[in-house]
Amino acid sequence: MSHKTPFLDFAIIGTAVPWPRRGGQDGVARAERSGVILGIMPANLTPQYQEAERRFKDATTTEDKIAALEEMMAVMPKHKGTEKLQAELKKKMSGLRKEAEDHKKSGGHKDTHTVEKQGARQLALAGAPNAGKSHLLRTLTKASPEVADYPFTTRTAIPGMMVFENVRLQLVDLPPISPEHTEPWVVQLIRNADAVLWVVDLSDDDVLDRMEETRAFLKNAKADLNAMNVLVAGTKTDTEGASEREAVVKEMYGARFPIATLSNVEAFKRLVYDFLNVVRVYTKSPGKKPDLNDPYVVPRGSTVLDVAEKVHRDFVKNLKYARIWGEGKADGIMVPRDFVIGEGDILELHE
Ligand SMILES: Nc1nc2c(ncn2[C@@H]2O[C@H](COP(=O)(O)OP(=O)(O)OP(=O)(O)O)[C@@H](O)[C@H]2O)c(=O)[nH]1
Ligand SMILES: [Mg+2]
Repeated sequence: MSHKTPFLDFAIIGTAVPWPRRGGQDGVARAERSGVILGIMPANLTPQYQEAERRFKDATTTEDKIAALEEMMAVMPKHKGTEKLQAELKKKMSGLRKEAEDHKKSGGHKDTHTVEKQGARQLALAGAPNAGKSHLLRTLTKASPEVADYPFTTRTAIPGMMVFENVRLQLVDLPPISPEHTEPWVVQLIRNADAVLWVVDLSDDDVLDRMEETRAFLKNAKADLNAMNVLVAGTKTDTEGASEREAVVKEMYGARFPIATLSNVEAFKRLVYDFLNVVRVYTKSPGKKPDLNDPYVVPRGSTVLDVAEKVHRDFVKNLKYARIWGEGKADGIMVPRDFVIGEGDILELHE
């Protein structure tokens, strides 16, 4: 190992802010889009900085991002070790200021047609009018979309962050899918999401007809649910006959789609996490403890190298070996680059 190894100067703070890799498939590409900053950070960043950074990551408006970033810049220790980070933050700030300026110029019109991806994955809520999408978002996140007993209540895309243990998953509430009226941007957003929660109303005797209507409409609009990563979410389980309808839905759709109901919130969140087919992995530097609050979330089957790419692109060429801690593994055993990591593993990368 050379003396220039980043581990001597830097700790990898597992804030799931991977170095963006061009053309990445999952968290990396999203990290790039959502504008998160750096994967490798100087070890002496304060909790205050980290708190501001978390607010930055959770911010949904340009104004909130600027405010959080301003604080990050203000509280960051200024010395040689943070120069690169300071430069990155400045660059990010000027991009955001420009964005805010453009926004003002366009008359302050809020673009409801796209939702910047945040968290480990983005899941779109798709379903018929009145299915209970907004109520689902209210139940699972801190967002507070309007819930009402008439159809077409929701008219814009409303994101919320669902936190499952230490994993943040972004849910996006949407206007309904209906043959009468569905705006093209809604379909586009569903297509662009990492996964879909297909929200179905189990209080409705016509639930199968509604589902078929939604499926057919989306297929016609070139968003084929059969070709997407879809979890059916049954709502209104407290109504009479809901469990019978759930059985019918399972019989019709269960072979193709997993089905979850919201009778228990924590169990539902776990089902969503399991459905995503991902694993959590943590990184640490030698002699230090990993940050177990903020995992990298990668597709199941990912290798040591896949994780290394997320941490820092330089690792791709320089990575020699890794040590791993995890279930069924001898503590700190050396593993090669193509070793498949498991849920909850901790990795120490060496170049
Ligand atoms: N009993 C019961 N009612 C529910 C439940 N979830 C939603 N509702 C009711 O169903 C109606 C529609 O709920 P929303 O969450 O607004 O439905 P939506 O799918 O967002 O509707 P649109 O925005 O119009 O597409 C409201 O009157 C809710 O109170 C539930 O779990 N149980
Ligand atoms: Mg709604």
